[in-house]
Amino acid sequence: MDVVTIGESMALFTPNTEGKMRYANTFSRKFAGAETNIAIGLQRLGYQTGWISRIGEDELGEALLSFVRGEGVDVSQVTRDASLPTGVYFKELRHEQDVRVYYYRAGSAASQLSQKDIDEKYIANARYLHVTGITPALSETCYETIMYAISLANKHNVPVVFDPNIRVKLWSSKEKAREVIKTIAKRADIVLPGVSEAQYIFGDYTISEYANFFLENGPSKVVLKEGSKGAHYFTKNESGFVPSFSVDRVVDPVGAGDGFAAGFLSGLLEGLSMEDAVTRGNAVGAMVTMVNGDVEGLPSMEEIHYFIQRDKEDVR
Ligand code: KDG
Repeated sequence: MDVVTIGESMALFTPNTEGKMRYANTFSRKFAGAETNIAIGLQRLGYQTGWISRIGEDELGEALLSFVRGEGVDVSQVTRDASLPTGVYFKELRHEQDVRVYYYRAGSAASQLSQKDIDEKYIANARYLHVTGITPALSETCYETIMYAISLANKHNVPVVFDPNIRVKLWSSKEKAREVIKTIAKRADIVLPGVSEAQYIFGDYTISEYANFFLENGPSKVVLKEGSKGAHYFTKNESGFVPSFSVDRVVDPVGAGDGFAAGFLSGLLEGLSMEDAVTRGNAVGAMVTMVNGDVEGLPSMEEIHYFIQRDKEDVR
């Protein structure tokens, strides 16, 4: 596997009309979850990914598994749970600037992920292990599972990519979120926080100071994403900023960070420079925002090249 990831995916229901969800009568059913969003993004770019998770032995779980498998992701490490349900979440698009999510995932099958779900060989054979800050927020056993997987990756020299993906609704307190995110970041090789997430974790500092907090504690590569502005990258020897691509209309921003991670990681897998990998991440992130759904806008490599070229011509 090029990238192995661990976490929960859910059935995603989106109202077919904009505005408050209380007035919506019809919904579209899709599937999403930060970890499968990235796995699917990388598959579309030609890389082989594997997903470790638990889902319910229910109709939504059946459809979710078929969907992820259909995208080419290896689902051999997904366990079916006969007693707990597949998680669900709703995405309310009130308008372009106001997108909200509502989770119905407490007590889901994935919230019971445990060390037993991790096969050491599966992690050892990956080129990268990808984890997010969502999984450890789901339960104590999920946190232990992530730490166990990271320790296996560290043992087998598999670089760990960590996207904090702070979801405030999932954490019991801000202190807990900060403590866990810092603990995982120290064990990672690459961290991909948003600037606002770094501020949430450390308080008010400059972007270079945030980067140094990470670089002085373990990771060798840090990308601090600044939404529609662009992304700052840092290693021990270099740093830079890559501006975002222009987007005609943001239809749905959810999943853009996962798109960034997929594009960026594909660049690293291909041996691109940090600047070029971040440029690709920015392109994929931008393309995701133009389509409704977390994964529906994830591009092929050919579509990325066309998009990057088109953007240059627009600017000229
Ligand atoms: O990054 C997008 C994710 O937030 C979305 O797919 C749902 O995994 C999800 C979560 O836990 O919020």
